[in-house]
Amino acid sequence: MGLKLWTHCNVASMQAGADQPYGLMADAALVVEGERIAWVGPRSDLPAELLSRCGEQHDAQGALITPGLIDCHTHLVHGGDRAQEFEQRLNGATYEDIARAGGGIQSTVRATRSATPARLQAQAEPRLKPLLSEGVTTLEIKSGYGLALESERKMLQVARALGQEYAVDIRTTFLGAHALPTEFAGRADDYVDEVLSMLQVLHGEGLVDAVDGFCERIAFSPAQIARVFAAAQSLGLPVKLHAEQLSDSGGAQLAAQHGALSCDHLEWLSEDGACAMAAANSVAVLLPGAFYFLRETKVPPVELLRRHGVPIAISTDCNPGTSPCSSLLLMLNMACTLFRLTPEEALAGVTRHAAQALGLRDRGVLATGLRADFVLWDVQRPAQLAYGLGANPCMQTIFKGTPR
Ligand code: DI6
Ligand code: FE
Repeated sequence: MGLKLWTHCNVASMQAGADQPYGLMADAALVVEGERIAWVGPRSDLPAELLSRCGEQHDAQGALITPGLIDCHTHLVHGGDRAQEFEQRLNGATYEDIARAGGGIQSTVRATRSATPARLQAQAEPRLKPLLSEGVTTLEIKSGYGLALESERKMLQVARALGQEYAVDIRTTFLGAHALPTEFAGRADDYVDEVLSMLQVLHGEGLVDAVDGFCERIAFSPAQIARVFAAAQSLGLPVKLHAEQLSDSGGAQLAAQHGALSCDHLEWLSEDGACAMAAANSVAVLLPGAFYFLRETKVPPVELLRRHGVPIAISTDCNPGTSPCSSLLLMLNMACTLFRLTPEEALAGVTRHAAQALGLRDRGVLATGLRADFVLWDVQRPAQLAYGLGANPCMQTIFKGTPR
């Protein structure tokens, strides 16, 4: 006794190299022991001995079961919104114009610095809840709107608090190198020194799971990012990079040299960058929400990524300036319509490859021994998950073996 059994379901295991697309198994069974998957496969193969130990039995009512969704790139904790800037852009200003004029990221920095932790959390919750309702079980949250020790700490603490209060695994990323705070205007290298010292402290407080940077002409140069990455590596922290979003700065090559888990955005990625990523086994995290919201026209080079075997993940980039988005399912659709991913690639992008982008080996596919994070969907076939616009067929989410 003590095991939990789900039957009357089709399972998309998302295992790499499975016989069927999506690792699809019709009329499957899934057995959970504690927080782990004890067995998954065609129901007819379920060992009788295991069946006899199943206490709780769940009829999935014909649902499709997939791994819990993983949103591997968000700035979900931040103060305020930037609807006003949205209006400015509709009147002709560009994202870079607004950033150079002291708006953009800086305006969110002001709102984030002045918010109490409680207020910051209260503002994050309406962004988090829709993601949870769509079956997200693992979520990355970046700092980067504090740009000073106290406020970066506040962001990371709020991110950790969300993970305590909600049934979701939160992975925190220190993004001190997101933008140059106004008090360091003209002194970018001094600010990088400050980033290194913040990293040291926040890592010491257990608030940092990974380190990110924004490598761009409106942000930090490859040489500056290289210093941040070297410091991260000396602390044993994995790195990732906002790279080649608005221009090709060679960020992907730099990140790959540091064994980056992922390079994110990548609209301007070159072939050399793609080769470097392939060699380093870095994941390409594509962010169709930001591409759409900025009305970009340069599509990330998906064919190049495929040709070089670079794994592709998809994420919301939930942030106030370029992707005020709380729907990972909508990103699946947009990855297909805007970037021409197949629905299977898109689903792998929010499961198996998103797990890889976070350096997590215990989730993202459904297999014996892995975390029992999975979602029951009211759909006949997996492609329906990427097909709908604004639909949410999630029936139930199981987080660490327990319905939430
Ligand atoms: N790239 C992005 O798309 C977000 N950050 C980044 O480095 C946008 C941040 C913002 O505009 O607030
Ligand atoms: Fe981002």
